[in-house]
Amino acid sequence: GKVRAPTHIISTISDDRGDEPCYAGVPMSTIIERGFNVGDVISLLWFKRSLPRYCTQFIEICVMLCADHGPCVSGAHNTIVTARAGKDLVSSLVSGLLTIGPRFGGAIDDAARYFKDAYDRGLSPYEFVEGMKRKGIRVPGIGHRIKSRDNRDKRVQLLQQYAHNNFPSVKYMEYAVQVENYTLSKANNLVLNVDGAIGSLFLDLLSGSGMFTKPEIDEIVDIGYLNGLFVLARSIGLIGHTFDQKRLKQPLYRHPWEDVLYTK
Ligand code: Q5B
Repeated sequence: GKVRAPTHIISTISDDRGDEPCYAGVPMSTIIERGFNVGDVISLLWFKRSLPRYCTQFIEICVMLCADHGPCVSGAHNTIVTARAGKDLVSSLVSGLLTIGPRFGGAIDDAARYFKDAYDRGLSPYEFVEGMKRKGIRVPGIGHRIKSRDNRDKRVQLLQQYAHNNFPSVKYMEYAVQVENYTLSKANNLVLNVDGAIGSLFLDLLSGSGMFTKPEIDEIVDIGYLNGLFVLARSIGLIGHTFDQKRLKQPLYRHPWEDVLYTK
């Protein structure tokens, strides 16, 4: 029989060797003819399967809602400063993306990990939050700089509403809300934030859709796919901020002395 020389790369998500490229075995023409959306393409390339419409629409909603949150957040600020330093699109984009992490936008995976672990172990919100406090870990997905009990994050409400109307189960999100009720008893700004909403709802999508086995869910949470949603989404806004600064011909940014506390 044929003997295959060992390869240096293994790839399982796409194939460009035939007449047309395929994403997870689905030819490009099918993707166009069947009117697939970006959520479908993400399903194929990230999860290697076609997900039901309500799931791909949820993915699209996450992308739309996280595309931008104004010029003052860490990512946009970095991108704006970089663009004003005369750097190119890719440099401006990545300088913003590099701020995404445990405090800003990149708490989705940890929110999913901690909420899943706490819910699956049957911890009460009190036990979960106080246990995190003892370990000196902030609850990922909880807290916001400008959002609070009296100024709720509309994005969180929209995600919750969509899931209530379309998901077979929202048990993880309901748990996250119970955690929020507890953290809000401690401080007004300890709301369930957009990272926490996406993290908990994606757990509901994974476990309620019937499209993933338990080991697959554990692997997705373990590897950390979900921050990818914020990275992908916010790239849209960061690219927009780069074009905006260039269009406005903004000069080199220098932070004002008055806004720095010079001290010894
Ligand atoms: N405390 C987000 O903090 C923030 C606590 C907590 C227990 C918590 C903080 C946090 C977890 C990470 C997270 C995603 C840094 C946020 C996002 C996207 C965005 C951004 C945008 C967009 C805010 C004051 C007191 C301290 C703390 C305690 C705070 N958070 N305790 N669990 N989670 N959250 N990130 O307001 O006793 O005084 O020492 O790390 O989920 O990034 O729009 O801006 O779309 O772009 O700066 O929405 O919550 O509060 O640091 O002064 O803390 O609250 O221990 O207690 P702040 P701090 P104490 S969404």
